[in-house]
Amino acid sequence: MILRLDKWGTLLPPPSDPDPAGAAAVQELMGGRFGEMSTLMNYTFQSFNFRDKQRLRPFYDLIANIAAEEYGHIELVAATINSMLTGASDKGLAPLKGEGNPHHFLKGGQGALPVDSIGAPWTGDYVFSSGDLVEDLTHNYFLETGARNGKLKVYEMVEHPAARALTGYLLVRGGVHQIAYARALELLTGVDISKGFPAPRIETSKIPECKPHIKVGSHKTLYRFSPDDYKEIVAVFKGPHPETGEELVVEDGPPEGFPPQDLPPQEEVFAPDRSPNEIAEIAKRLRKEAGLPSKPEAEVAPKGRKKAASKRKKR
Ligand code: MN3
Repeated sequence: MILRLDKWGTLLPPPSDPDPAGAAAVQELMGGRFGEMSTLMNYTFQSFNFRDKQRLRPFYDLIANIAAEEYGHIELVAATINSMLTGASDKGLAPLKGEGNPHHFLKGGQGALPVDSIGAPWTGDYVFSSGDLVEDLTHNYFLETGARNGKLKVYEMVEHPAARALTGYLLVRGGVHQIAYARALELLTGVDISKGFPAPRIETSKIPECKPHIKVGSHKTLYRFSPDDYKEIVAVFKGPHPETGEELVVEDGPPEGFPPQDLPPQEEVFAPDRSPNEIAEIAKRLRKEAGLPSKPEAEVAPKGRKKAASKRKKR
């Protein structure tokens, strides 16, 4: 079972200038072969299919626990795409012809889709779960290395601040998972893959958007994403960090987390409606009838700068 927390793993900037073409590129990190849906589903299926787990517990715990963190990564990629699309239709849909992925506007309500940067749907063909532990771990190391390559390229291609914040965070966290699988293989086979770090050959510490995460130790920390389970990850995630030499750390519980942004309605694409105020009135009445306090108890991020264009004409 998955316990869900309504928090984001990192802070993303509030919506600024919309960037539909950039949002289409960021989709590679969602539904591409090396995107976050792939890491999530590879580790999820490998953990579902894991046999003899009681005797091989440290390796099972490692794969299952990393799968849980990947759920939060697809959430962050979606949040970034949604933020970059916010405001894009403020002048109607006509100016968007030929901009980015038309499905963001025609199929969805200016929201992330489970597709890659050319709009090809994510597929279960990207999942590798052979049942052979060494083979699966080798695959996972390769997957994290490819994912790191993809994040670096999206970082270079898309200068939007939300995309930069996202890739900075994911490069650091993906680096931790890359180390975890390299260390697991090393302990299992004696092959020291960590001598090949960093792979690809760009040091995360040189990237400005990675620095705040490195400063708080996120680059050497594996969080245990469960109240009581996956305790045996400590048997594998240990020893020196391959690049910095610092001791690797397992921290109990998820990282601190940040309140998500409450993105404004995009009425041109009916998200959540052409007249969101009517639905808000119904929700207000239902909340009152349910005895809930007048203000939602859930926390969202403080509002960012308001865009002048958001005062669009009502039809
Ligand atoms: Mn990831």
